[in-house]
Amino acid sequence: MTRFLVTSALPYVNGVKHIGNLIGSLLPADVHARFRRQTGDDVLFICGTDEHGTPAELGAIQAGQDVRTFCDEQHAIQADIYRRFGLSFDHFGRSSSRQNHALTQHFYNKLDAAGLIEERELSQIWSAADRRFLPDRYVLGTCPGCGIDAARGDQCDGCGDLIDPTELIRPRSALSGDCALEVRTSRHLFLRQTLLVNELNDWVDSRSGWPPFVVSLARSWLTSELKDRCITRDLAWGIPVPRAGFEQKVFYVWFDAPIAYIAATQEWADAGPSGRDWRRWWRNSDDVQYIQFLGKDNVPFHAVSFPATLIGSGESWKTVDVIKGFHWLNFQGGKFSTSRRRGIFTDQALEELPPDLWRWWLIANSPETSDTDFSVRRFVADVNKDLADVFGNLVNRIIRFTHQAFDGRIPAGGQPGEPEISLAVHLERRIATLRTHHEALEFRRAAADTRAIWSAANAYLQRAAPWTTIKSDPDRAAVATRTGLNLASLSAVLAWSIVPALADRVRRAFGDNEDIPRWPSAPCGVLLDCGAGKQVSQLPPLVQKITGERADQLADRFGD
Ligand code: B3M
Ligand code: ZN
Repeated sequence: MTRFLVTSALPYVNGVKHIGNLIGSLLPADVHARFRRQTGDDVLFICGTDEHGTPAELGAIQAGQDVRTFCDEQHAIQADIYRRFGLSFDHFGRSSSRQNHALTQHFYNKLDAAGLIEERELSQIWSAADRRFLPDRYVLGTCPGCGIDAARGDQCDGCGDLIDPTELIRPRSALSGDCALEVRTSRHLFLRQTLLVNELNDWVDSRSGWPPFVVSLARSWLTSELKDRCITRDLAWGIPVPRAGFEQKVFYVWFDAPIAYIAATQEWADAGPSGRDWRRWWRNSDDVQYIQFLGKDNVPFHAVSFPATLIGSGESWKTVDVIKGFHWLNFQGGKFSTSRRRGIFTDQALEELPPDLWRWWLIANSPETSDTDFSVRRFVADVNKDLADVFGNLVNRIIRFTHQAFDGRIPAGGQPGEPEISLAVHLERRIATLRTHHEALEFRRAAADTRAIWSAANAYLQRAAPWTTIKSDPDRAAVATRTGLNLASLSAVLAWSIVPALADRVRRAFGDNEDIPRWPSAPCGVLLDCGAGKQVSQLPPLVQKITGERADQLADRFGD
């Protein structure tokens, strides 16, 4: 038994996320956590909301709430959505927890003691009307490049240029509209990552199993782009900086957010029965395999900054073994955008269709090696074919026939023959390959092999056709039915990590009520010949096909 620590990037608390966020970290992390539980490993799956920084502050202002109340509400909304999607976190915590406050300050103190913190003076935009320094994106003005009026001080939405707020023409505050902005200096703390560059490079060298594009991103940040990093901000909402002269400042959100992986594990330990020990996962834990799931824009923070915090502390913290990064899921040729509400949001997805339809499509098309495009038409066609025509049809057809011909019991008659033996040999190879893909975090391939197993099962039944042989050769029909039923249940077990709700319905029809279905280990010859005499419950259609009319409605709502 190996111990697997699985974390997904912490979604920003402001606003419901789109399905691109789901496939970019949360969902594959869940599939992997479930798979590892199936193989009998000890798994801890941790996530939570990222609650500090400008996005939370801006969101609260827009909602007319104080930041704490806003975060409480938004955290609960997201937690509920993820529960409905079947995300099986051991704990879904919050970066604003008291545990994260204490731990973030602990890391700061250690880094300071190690000589890795330096005070520097920065020029920033000050608004007298707002009585605060304005973060770059709180400053609006005319873009010096393309001339659009409401360009933000970090990046222009018109031409995409990265800009400095001081370059904006007629700058104003995004909060109050104040035009009388000044440039003032303010003291900030920098984490001197550049002093750790050799250690960080050695650390990356010692890792394996990262997707190649993640390795190259990490390498490029560790060479030309590595800079010391400002870890404080002039904001009121966040984790206070325990240093004289910094009473009005908080830590930068990207300093405390990854630390919240650890703090959320502490939350898990504090909330649960005694015996939960967060240190077993994070301190001196060479026997733990730690995998992080995240979108490509998050790579530098996880491959450089967070390791710099952990290694720089001089303490023996667990660092990540594998960073599984993802490219983008695009929405019908363009980008998903939370702020512009372009795309399909997770709450809307659940309003329309059962969660496993989304889970299936997203995993089968996950943007692992390049960006992938979502379109309503492709989604409908794929889901209808894979889930309704193949998996659903396999399961419903054989169970229905068992009730017609064998009183709903797995028939005992007959002996497996050549077709069953060669099917067993074929399946054994396929299951071994499927397992390898899961182990290698290759999600598209895992879905493709799951689908191939369903198809092989369907093809067998099509050929063995017990509904035809039942009159002429009842023993042959009994073997084919018994094999078909075992194929249906095996197909569900193997697909459970990807489509848990559908798989559980099938498993329950077979009287399998275990929380976690064990990964099959017996030879397939045995697995396909089980359960003679056992009752199987009737099962309403597992997957309703999305009709042309429904597809049109989806296309209307989400764009075609
Ligand atoms: N909240 C950004 C994102 O969702 C950020 C991830 C934090 S992981 C520690 O893309
Ligand atoms: Zn511009």
